[in-house]
Amino acid sequence: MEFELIATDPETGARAGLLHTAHGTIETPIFMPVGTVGSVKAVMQEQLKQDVKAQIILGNTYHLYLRPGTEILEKAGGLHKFNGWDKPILTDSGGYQVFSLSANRKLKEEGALFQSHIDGSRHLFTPESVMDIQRSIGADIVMAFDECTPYPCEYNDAKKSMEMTHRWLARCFQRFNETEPKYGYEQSLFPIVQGSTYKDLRIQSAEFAASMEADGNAIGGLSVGEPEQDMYEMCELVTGILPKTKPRYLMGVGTPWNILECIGLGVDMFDCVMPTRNGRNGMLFTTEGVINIKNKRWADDFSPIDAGLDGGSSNTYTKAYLRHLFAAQEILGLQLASLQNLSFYLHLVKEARKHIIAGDYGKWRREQMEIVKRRL
Ligand code: PRF
Repeated sequence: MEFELIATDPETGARAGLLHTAHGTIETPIFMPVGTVGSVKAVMQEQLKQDVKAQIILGNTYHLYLRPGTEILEKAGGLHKFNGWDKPILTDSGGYQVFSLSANRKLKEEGALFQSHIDGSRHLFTPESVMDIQRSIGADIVMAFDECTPYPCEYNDAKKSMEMTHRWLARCFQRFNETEPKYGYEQSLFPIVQGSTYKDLRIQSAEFAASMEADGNAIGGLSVGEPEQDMYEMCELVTGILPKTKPRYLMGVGTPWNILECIGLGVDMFDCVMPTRNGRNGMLFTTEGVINIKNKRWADDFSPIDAGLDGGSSNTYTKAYLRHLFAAQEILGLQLASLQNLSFYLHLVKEARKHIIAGDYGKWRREQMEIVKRRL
């Protein structure tokens, strides 16, 4: 995998790049729609390509391991063949999901023991097993097995957790380098920086991640309830240490304004369930601001869902119609809202990239901040 830096914004430190993978080139900064079980909820692959213009999607090791399982994924020839998405895929390692979803989890040096949220069956994830599972899934980018600390977290707990994440990271690289890709194309392993909201831990963790000389690096443990300012501060500290020549991925972030802010701190990749999950609840992110489509005020608004996006279903359908679909609990409502929000997120990062290349990202961001935070 190769990362080409195209431009750096003089005012903010935002970067525009090209990330070349076996399944195509990704223009950064980029937002990656979340497809937990191998499917971006309510959105078909054709729409992801044509409407949303997604360049890479995410899958979760935890979910895919439990269902359909590695045997089926291997028989299919990997996740790309299984789900019909022929562009890049990134898989999260399961570390985060074991802690947020499974029952009775127990953490040991060896790994994490947990019970499936589906049927209660018992499983052990280790850094080694998680690397093997991600070889079977066949994502272009695979993530290290880490522990994401909750917020708030005592200093000593954060330190112990980070140190174990580092020992797990070394084991991940060991296993990853001992094994071969299963489907004939290259995969890249990204380390994950932890350290909660403690500066010295974040510095230590970023230096440890950087020492792996990986194809890219991720920042975890943020957007877990800490004040936004703390997230930005940790993010800035870490991007200052991670190598400039490799992409930086901020995991599970965030709102449109979080993304604009963190692009300015030198982050290149983002993922978040917010556009799809909030969309299914009727919250729309648009080029004019945030709207709740269930609100009465849209009942006779026959303007497009978002005239500011070029082409796609957000130009075709009206706000009044989408509100009606939500009121009638029609499946199409969930689809159109998901499409709108994902299209908007991808539009936002594309515009950001244009302005980074033009050299006026700082000025553009100040104008956009007002708009994306506006509640209509
Ligand atoms: N670790 C992993 N996945 C994640 C996170 C993390 O810390 C986060 C935190 N925002 C989201 N997804 N492996």
